Amino acid sequence: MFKKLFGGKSITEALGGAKIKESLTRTRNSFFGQINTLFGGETIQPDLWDDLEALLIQADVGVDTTTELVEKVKDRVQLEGITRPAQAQAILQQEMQKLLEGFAPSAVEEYRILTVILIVGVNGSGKTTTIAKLAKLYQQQGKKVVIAAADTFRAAAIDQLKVWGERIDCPVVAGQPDSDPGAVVYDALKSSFARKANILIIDTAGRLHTKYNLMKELEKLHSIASKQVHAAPHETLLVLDGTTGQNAISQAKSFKESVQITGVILTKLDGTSKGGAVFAIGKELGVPVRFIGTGEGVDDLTLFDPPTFVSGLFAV
Ligand SMILES: Nc1nc2c(ncn2[C@@H]2O[C@H](COP(=O)(O)OP(=O)(O)O)[C@@H](O)[C@H]2O)c(=O)[nH]1
Ligand SMILES: [Mg+2]
Repeated sequence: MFKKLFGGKSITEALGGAKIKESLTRTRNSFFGQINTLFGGETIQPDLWDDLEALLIQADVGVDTTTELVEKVKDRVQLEGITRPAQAQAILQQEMQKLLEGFAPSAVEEYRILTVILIVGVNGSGKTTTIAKLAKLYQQQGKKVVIAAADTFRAAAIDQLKVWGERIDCPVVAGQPDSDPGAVVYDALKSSFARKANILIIDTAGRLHTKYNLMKELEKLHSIASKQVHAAPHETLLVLDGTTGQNAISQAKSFKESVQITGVILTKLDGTSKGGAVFAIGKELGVPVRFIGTGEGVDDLTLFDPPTFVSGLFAV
């Protein structure tokens, strides 16, 4: 669906990957820079593979994903009779790309009247900011967007979204603090129909009194949306803070138990040296990374594109 909304062309392609590359500066300058050095020699040293494994794990690629990846590269190097480290590195990059592409969205959804996107994630992960960025991205594609402020648990969250809405000139449907999020979603759906909007993005609470409450609430929002629009929500995107690395992965697993996630938005990639978490997400959660957050500004969101991402990790 996302490719379709962007006319089959990724935003990163349009931007030449410059933003991704810049946001990966920290990651590139630490672990992946060291990987570059590892493959910088004339011959493949016996301990290269162990060193590679250690660096990938440090970059938060995850133990299982790392082991599998390194095995694959080693096998191919042997099978293809490769002796030059630079060629081996090219294989590593190919395999990393393949890994990410394996989790690409399966089907491109057909055009529909209103696309409903539910945004979930823990507080502080970047949900609200990301919603503003996403809304702007779609507006730039000529889409009419409405935002629902269904995180009614924190009064500040509603105000924050309203401020963003004014800045990007996007209607925000909100209720009173502590009001029923389901009612907000219902109103937002009605408002989207009235405005003939193409996309409704729903902000949700990151935390309620208990995990059970949160699960029940997300289920309720789900059913309200599906009663109004066929198969809605069409996407449920989990926002994860990229700076929390492996923690983000366990958070994601916990959310997955409560709600069916169709993709991940990884934020704050600009603030971490552990961009390797992207690989673990696909492998361990079985859902694709759809967008990445590259800064605090409203334009700092890009559609995730495996080749651009991998070359951004290693580019000098
Ligand atoms: N550096 C950086 N900061 C981000 C990014 N996305 C969000 N933030 C910051 O993270 C903090 C929490 O964001 P917010 O949207 O309020 O999170 P929420 O509680 O999940 O709604 C804010 O200070 C945002 O500016 C990003 O991609 N990069
Ligand atoms: Mg918020």
